[in-house]
Amino acid sequence: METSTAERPEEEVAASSFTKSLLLGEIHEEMVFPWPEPDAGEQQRVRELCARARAIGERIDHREVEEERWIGDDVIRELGDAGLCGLYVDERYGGQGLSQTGYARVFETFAQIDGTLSIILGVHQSIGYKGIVLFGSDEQKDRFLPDLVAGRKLAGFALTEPMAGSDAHNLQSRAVRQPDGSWVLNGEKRYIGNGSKGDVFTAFARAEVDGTDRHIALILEKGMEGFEVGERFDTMGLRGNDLRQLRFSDVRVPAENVLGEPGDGFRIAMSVLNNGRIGLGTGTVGAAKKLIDLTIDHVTERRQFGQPLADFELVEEKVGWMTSYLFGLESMAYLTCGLVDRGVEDYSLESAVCKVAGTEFLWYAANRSLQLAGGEGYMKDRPWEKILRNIRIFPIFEGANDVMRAFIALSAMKPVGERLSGLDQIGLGDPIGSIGLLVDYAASRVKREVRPERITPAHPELERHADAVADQVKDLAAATESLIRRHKKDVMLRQLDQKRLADAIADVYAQVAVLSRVSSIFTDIGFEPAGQERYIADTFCSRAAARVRGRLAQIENNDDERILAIAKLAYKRGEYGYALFD
Ligand code: MYA
Repeated sequence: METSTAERPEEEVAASSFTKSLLLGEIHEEMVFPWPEPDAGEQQRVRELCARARAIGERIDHREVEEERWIGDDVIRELGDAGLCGLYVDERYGGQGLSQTGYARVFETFAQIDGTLSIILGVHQSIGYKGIVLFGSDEQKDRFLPDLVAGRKLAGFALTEPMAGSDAHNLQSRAVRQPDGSWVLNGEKRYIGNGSKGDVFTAFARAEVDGTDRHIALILEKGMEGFEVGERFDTMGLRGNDLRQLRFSDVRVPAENVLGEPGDGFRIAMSVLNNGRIGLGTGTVGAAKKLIDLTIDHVTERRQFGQPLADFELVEEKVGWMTSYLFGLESMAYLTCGLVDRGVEDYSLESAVCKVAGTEFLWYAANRSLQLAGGEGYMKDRPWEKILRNIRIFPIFEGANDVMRAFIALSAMKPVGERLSGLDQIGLGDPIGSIGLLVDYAASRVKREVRPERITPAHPELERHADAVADQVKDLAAATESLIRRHKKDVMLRQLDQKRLADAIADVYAQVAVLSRVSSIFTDIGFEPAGQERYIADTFCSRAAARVRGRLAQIENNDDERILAIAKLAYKRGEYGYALFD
């Protein structure tokens, strides 16, 4: 069933990013088939680590954590002793050596236990010391990782500043190189998790490197002179998260604490966030599973109008939607983990897609779940109140969702733009000189029409959906090309179309993930016993395909101008202002 990569021409497998290739009309199956699965040994280790996490979780009084606004230093120590602070770190530093998939699976369990627990451990491992693992020298790894992995020290990630939130490039903190090779850092950070509890921070600043204004990544340590932890922010949810301001006044950072090369800071920050966004995506999968469990418990026990709530169609519709969408989300999140485990270097778009889809799904699912819990759901002593407060930040941090949508669409469009820019150079006065470009373009077009004809490794029983995905990829590529031709550089300003494209990309990717996962289930246990998975896959793919069609149709036919004009009128009025009686 699986087509070996050796049978394909070399140029066809050389894609840097699965999702970016989609907009060129290419489906690089070898990146997403077969479905990735950790080996039996790792699966067993994951089960043990999840059991340890649950055992510690049972001893945590979550209301007390909110009141005390900290989970307790003893709990951190316990988590470290249980191996839960160094999940993906190499065993040589005392870590568990899990793959991205294994890490995500344990992280799901944290998310099911408590939001505060997951945020502390997420800030610590997903982003706090991730830069040291990805870009640190051997000396830096030896110096920092053993304590961080053991939970003797906590890590934080210091990127955000008052003037650099979504616009992370616009940092104001500055590091200046000294004659002895050290750097002197000045500036201010805000909203930094593990703020006063952290011992090691990956911090980012501007720095002049070879006469150019660039960014630098520095490892800051508690106690460095001039490094001050400021006031704590009071937050709506995740109240045990020690969120602080950090201030740097002439902090001298030795050369051996520079992470990677000076000048590479922005790339390092983005790489860490690419990975962190997967953690948030898989964390939302864990949280959503818990919500569904809560919902099922409630609707099957609670009776109204003489029957359990569960038997009403509008209740079933909500539970059915949550379950089928979660299946798609889970598939997409773990397919992305698989990309990392396969060594695919560029998973920036896939991780952003998981972050956006996961955090929004969780919010809407929580809203529906609370609705089904009725008045009980509104009570403070029931779980929904805290869940809603905790998860509201997810679509905002680690890349605000609308900013991520623009990032997804524009990054995916870039290679198409580059391919098309050749055509712009074709002047009518130089038809002969243009032939080479035209031939290249025609070749790429032909390739685009052939490449996605069908997804060959998908199980034959899923052929209908596999073919539909191939058609959607063609439509996606055509819509992208048409947008770029129509708006040229102004496509950068067309945020509504970017959103449509990003959401369509997410739904195509999710279908591919479901096809890969269910094909593997059919192979493993057979087609007949996997009837439920097939049923859910059918439903998810049909719905996702309809959403893709809808989004692409809206690119051609919409009332954007009207809605934007109404907003401008509202700004002009400075208020709603369409009075009834006053
Ligand atoms: S941590 C702080 C989070 N902050 C952000 O996420 C910042 C968001 N902003 C950005 O990501 C960037 O600034 C954007 C682009 C995307 C807006 N991978 O000209 P550019 C390259 C690789 O587009 P900008 C927090 O919240 C790009 O290709 N490369 O730049 C705590 C270009 O390269 P080149 C990338 O418009 C949360 C260059 O950079 C990427 O300024 C705690 C410039 O690009 C990328 N992604 O910015 C979470 N982006 O020049 C804890 C850009 O070569 C988690 N580039 O073409 C715990 C989980 C709990 C779960 C619990 C469940 C219950």
